[in-house]
Amino acid sequence: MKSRKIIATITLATLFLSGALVGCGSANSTATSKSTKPIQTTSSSTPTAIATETVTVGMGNMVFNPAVIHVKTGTKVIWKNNDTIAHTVTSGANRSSDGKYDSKDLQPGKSFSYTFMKPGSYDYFCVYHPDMNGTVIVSDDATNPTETETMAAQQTSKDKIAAMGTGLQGEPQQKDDIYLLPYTTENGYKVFHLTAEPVWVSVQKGKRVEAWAFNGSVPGPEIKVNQGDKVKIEVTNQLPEGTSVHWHGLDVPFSMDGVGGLSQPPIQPGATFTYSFTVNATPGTYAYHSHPMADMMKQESMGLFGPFIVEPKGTGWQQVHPGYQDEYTIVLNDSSEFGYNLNGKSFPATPVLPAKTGDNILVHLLNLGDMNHPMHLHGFHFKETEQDGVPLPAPVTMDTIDTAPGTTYDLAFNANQPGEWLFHCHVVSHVTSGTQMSGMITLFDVK
Ligand SMILES: [Cu+2]
Repeated sequence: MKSRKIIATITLATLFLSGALVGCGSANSTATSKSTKPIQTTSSSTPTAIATETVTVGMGNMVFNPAVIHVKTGTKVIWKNNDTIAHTVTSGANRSSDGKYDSKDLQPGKSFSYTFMKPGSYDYFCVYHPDMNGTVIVSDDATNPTETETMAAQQTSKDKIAAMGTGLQGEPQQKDDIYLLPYTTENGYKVFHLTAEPVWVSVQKGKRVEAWAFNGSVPGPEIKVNQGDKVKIEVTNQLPEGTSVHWHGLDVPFSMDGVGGLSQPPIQPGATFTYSFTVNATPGTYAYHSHPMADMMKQESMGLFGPFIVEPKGTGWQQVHPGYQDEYTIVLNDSSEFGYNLNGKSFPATPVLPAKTGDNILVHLLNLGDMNHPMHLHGFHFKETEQDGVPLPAPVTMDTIDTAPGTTYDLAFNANQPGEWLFHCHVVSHVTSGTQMSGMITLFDVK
């Protein structure tokens, strides 16, 4: 067996040198070899060389994200330009092209791919932007698990990325797909626990990305409390760098504000910090997210955010807001890591929200992305009852609400006719990919 493996390796090395290890995909790829047989044919005698997996690297805000990926030999890496300007994906170390592959100008929305058939460390860069650099580390046992081999992959993980999230601490999953964070009671406090850690998440079928997530899910689990509750939230940091958690909209004392490097020292890797405060906020929609003074951009875009819902006193943990039959939370996000997503998923992987004809539906809507998203509802007009957790003196009736980054909304409507009613961002490029609907779309299935 050993000698056979060596032969296979030599064969691969020979193939690599002969240029048979090809890129594929976009028309302007120069990596596709014209002189050799297709890789599928060549690799039929060396099964490990078949490109069966794909990993996507985003390009946005002038960075490759994630900049460093670990993949198995034979993985096809797809670079997608989510930015508003053209970039290139050009192979070579020290920003010097080695000629292996070059996407040339990759316009916004376009993709380029290359299949890595030999273990090694491969640097690449954008020729236009000095800060756009990345590395693909290829090995035979890299952790890039398929959805069915997660546990085995976890054991061979070199970079401590947990296998596929989510809900790693036994949280119940709600109909909106968001996990509900359990708590214990201690001396009159509701005690919650969050762990920030690297984890693989699935944004849609066939698209797995590395996230930094609370309790393994993006968005993080929903923290649901009653107005007036005293809470303790223990935050354990399993990230490779310091972090902190900000309680967005809850007006807590300064020492609990969660700005690492300003209101507290960053929570160091391996450490736990306990936030403790009384929830004085009015019932409504709030958020939590990482907020270190250093590296906030990266931590936010990697998925460290979640919803914080305040219910009226007397409402049970899993009960629906009084006066409503259905209560759903929708978190909008557009990071370059995940693309346009709703509750961490891209349509059609997004949740379908069930209701019965005649139900009163309450939607907690959070924009935790970097862009405005005008959300449009089919079939009904809704009332905007609250913004940033504050009741509006005169609720406004509309069918489209322009949501801004960092802002939360409470929307209410009566589902008075059956149907499958879309609720989606109305920026067309945020809800389409090629000819398909994709991105920030969900639907209410009213029966
Ligand atoms: Cu949008």
